[in-house]
Amino acid sequence: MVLQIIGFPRSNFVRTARMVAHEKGVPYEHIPALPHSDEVKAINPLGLIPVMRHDDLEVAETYAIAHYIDTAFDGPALAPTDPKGAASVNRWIMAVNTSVDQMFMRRYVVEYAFHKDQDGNVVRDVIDQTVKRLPKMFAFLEAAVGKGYLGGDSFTMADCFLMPILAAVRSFPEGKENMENCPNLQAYFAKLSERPSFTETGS
Ligand SMILES: N[C@@H](CCC(=O)N[C@@H](CS)C(=O)NCC(=O)O)C(=O)O
Repeated sequence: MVLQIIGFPRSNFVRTARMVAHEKGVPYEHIPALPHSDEVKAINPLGLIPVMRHDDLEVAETYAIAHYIDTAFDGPALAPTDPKGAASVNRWIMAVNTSVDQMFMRRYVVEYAFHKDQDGNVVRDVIDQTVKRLPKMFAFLEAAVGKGYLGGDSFTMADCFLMPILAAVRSFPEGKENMENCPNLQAYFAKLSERPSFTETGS
């Protein structure tokens, strides 16, 4: 059975899972289900996307999906297997998956996209709090991509976690402005946005 990646295409985490499959060269079927749909909840009772199905395996959580794709199939390794190399890459995956996602996606992009008043205007309370904290997180990432990729000098799975978030955050005004103050991140985004794994997974 072909691997299935299930989830709404505009989700950064769904895009990460799809990017990993592309980078690995693994054929997959993308099923664009919404969070909390029956199809998603059948695999993840929390209703969060993405979820994945392959043969008799059904799994949730983006890192679990990405790690499975990287280790179950032939193709270029997207993460080191030696303990020290793996720790370095995992450190960046988890920082992006938790702290960066929380700030950039949950408390900024999602607020812009979905938190509207009765007249359709964006409710800015959370956005305005988050905007004050954006420069520190951008500075953290600016240093982290100084060698060309997230946390190092070669492409890894960690880049598949960061790129979809950067694509989303730079499409809103304060995110764009912060990004423009970060030359390393600008160069990083320009270079990686040419990869087929990125161009072929845009919504
Ligand atoms: N820890 C989960 C988080 C997944 C997640 O938050 N997905 C978002 C879409 S990007 C979602 O399903 N949101 C719906 C909700 O929060 O109710 C993972 O790494 O896969």
